[in-house]
Amino acid sequence: EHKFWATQPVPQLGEEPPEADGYIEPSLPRDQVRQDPFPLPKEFEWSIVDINVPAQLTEVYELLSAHYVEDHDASFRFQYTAPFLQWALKPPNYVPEWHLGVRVASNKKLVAFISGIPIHLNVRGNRFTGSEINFLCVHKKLRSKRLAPVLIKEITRQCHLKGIFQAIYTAGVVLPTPLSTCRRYHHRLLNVPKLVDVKFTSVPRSSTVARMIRIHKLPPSPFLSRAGLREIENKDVKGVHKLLSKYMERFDMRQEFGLEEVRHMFLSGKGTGEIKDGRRENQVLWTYVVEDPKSHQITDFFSFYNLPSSVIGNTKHAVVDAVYLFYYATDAAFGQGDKEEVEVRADKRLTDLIADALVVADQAHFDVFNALTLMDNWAFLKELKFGNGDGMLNYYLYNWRTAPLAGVNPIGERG
Ligand code: YNC
Ligand code: MG
Repeated sequence: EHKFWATQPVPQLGEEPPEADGYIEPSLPRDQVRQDPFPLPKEFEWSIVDINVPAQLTEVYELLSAHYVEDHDASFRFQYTAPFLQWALKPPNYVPEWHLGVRVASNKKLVAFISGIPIHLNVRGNRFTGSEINFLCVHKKLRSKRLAPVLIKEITRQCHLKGIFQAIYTAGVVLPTPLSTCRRYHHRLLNVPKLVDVKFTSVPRSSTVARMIRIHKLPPSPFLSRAGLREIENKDVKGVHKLLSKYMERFDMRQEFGLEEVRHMFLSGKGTGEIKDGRRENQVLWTYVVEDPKSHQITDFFSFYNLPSSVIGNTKHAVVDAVYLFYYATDAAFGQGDKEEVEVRADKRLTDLIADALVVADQAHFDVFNALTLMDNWAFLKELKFGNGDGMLNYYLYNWRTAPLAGVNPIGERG
């Protein structure tokens, strides 16, 4: 039973797939949108968090660091950083009112947060602008008091005030009603001894740490370097935009990017200064392109982001320094010829590409490389020695009805 979700414009559990796709509730003109904020219990107040103010950004990541998503047995918890949140929450045309906090009225302490960013979606040919909702978090001491529904209703109102009536979000929990589900997170071990130390992984009885190190050893430099693999530059934005847009056409639901969004997603977040030991200062994002040496076209690219997890209750290591596969594309997927042959070539190329992503991450001394079972990840997970994930991630649409997606969903997941 879902007391809150039963009242919301989402497909209810067990509902038949619709005959035609479309909204559940019609959009409203601005003057018909509720004008006053939803009431909070009297000890709390709403607060638009200005993440351009360093002290306020710090409040958000401190809240998330202590109270956001943990793994299934509470051994690890995402530890967002200030530059990560800047990158994730400030895309072009971001809406300041969609960085929504709740404070204790008496001492102004930030105790809850929810965010949205604008996103252009294409769902089975229907194109609309929605918001991508993320970072819903309530302080541990305030759980199970029905605060989450109030946060959701208020961010919904804030979206309505900007003329946005659809949203996309993901959650580990099953709510009415998943549109698609993937497995999280498949792990490719990089720093085996540390991962064993913090019990991120265990040594099978038939193996040893030395053997595991050997199995996971990576080459010192990327395989595709000679084919033109290099870090993205500003001049590549057009090429990446074109390649990614075409690649995404393979999916029934996809994000559609403008040029400035591509620039933000794949270039901002690369930090400042010189690369030292594989990283720059404040770097949260790595994007590499392959530029064909003859045609100078961008033929492939991959990206991954850095999101550490704190190790709960370990004295030796404070964090597992993880990276997560983000968007990628290859033009091998649009080759000439028999459909099956093209797929085989594309899978092979993707495997080479992500193998190089592992090398880049390893050279930057990350501990583990994570990936979901979405986009075309099945093509390489096994061959590149990703271990199985142990939880599910469900994708949801708000106020949009469409049948569940057969394939796996391609919206870049950051929270
Ligand atoms: C969740 N993750 O089912 P019912 S993901 C949505 N997403 O309602 P209470 C959730 N709903 O079942 P608590 C949810 N988790 O009775 C719970 N709910 O109808 C529902 N965890 O509220 C739940 N972050 O306040 C139930 O629960 C009701 O105190 C119960 O708070 C929940 O960011 C939470 O996992 C998650 O901080 C805040 O447990 C808290 O437990 C917490 O009594 C750790 O709430 C961190 C964590 C969630 C990460 C995420 C996506 C959120 C999407 C929200 C929905 C957006 C809808 C679209 C809005 C825009 C529309 C437009 C236009
Ligand atoms: Mg609550």
